[in-house]
Amino acid sequence: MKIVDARVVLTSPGRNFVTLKVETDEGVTGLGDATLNGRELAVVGYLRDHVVPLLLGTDPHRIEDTWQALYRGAYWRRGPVTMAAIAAVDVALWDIKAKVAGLPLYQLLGGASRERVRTYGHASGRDIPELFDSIRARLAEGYPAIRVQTGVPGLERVYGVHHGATPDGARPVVEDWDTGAYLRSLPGVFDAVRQEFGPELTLLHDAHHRLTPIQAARLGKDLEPYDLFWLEDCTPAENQDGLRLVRRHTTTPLAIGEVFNTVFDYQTLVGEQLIDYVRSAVTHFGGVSPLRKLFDFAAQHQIKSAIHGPEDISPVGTAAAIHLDLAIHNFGIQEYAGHTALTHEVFPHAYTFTDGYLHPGEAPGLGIELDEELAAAHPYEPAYLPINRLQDGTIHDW
Ligand code: KDG
Ligand code: MG
Repeated sequence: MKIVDARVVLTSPGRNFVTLKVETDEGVTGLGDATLNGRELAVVGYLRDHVVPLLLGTDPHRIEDTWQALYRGAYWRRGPVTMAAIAAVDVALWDIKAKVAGLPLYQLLGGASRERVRTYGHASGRDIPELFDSIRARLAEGYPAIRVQTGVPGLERVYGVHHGATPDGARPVVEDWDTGAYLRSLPGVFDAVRQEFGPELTLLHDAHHRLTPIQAARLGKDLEPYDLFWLEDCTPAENQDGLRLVRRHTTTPLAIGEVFNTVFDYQTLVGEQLIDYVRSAVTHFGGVSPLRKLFDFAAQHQIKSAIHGPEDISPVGTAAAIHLDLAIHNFGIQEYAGHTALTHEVFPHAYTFTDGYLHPGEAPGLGIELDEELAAAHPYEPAYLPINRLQDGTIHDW
């Protein structure tokens, strides 16, 4: 079997998605997700100009060898653009292999370790009443676990909190930030949520990398009475050593890794058991092959999976995640923000979301298709993540 064509499809049925479609001489095709929110065109160029020419004529069954050739052969290792491009190839080749086998991908990964995949959804509000409405809406959709984000007193716009229409386009929106106000207000928010919804509901929070280690330590301690499932991205983790300080001070479980792209980003965090959940996405971590290895490394340290699943991972990346979730033993939880109805039409899929649980379905391969005509009718639109500035104008961390 040989790869005879590989195309990059860029579409925006609600938000931008980068998809690689690999075709073989036997008519079997595979799909991979290479979406990198706000930097989509860089991955498109990397794939079209530097990866597709190397794939043509190669054997799609040699997944590991192809992965190593793209990773080591480039000389320039790691980085989100490179790893998103390699991820798309890896996932497309797994899709092809599983289709040829006539099996859903999870069967090739060892078969099901559970019946269904537990998810968490997003609730947010500018204030407590709006937040409660949003939590009720997620509960009505069946979500068994809910990530809670709120406005901060004195700040007009806060990332992760729905503000009605999102101004998007060619320039990032500026949001303001005040760490003191955030640290003072958040424990009261969780207190109110526990009083309203009781002790049983599984609650999570994402700090979006905005704190220093000592601030993160304080927040973890302050949130202990509210029994969070996790505190996510409490501090920017390029400084892996910083997590030692956080860990010494709090028993609130910690989740990190959505911006990581190789196992090397986790060496200290996993090796010293400084976190409880690894958050990398198939799409940003080089694909199913390396993520599977990361989960095996994490399992040695009693750390579980929690694959990143925001709206900006395409249904192709979502499908790949669900197959892994079903197969691995140390599964923790899957984030599932869902997609627009039009996105589901562009990417018809076998996976299902029922009562807060996902299942990859039984179609051979990933169980996902791409309607290229509909995709072409919804072309790329420039869109960027916001940036945070402090009150004096200084750019703040993510
Ligand atoms: O592109 C950035 C988003 O994917 C990210 O902000 C979402 O933090 C996020 C999450 O946990 O889903
Ligand atoms: Mg996050």
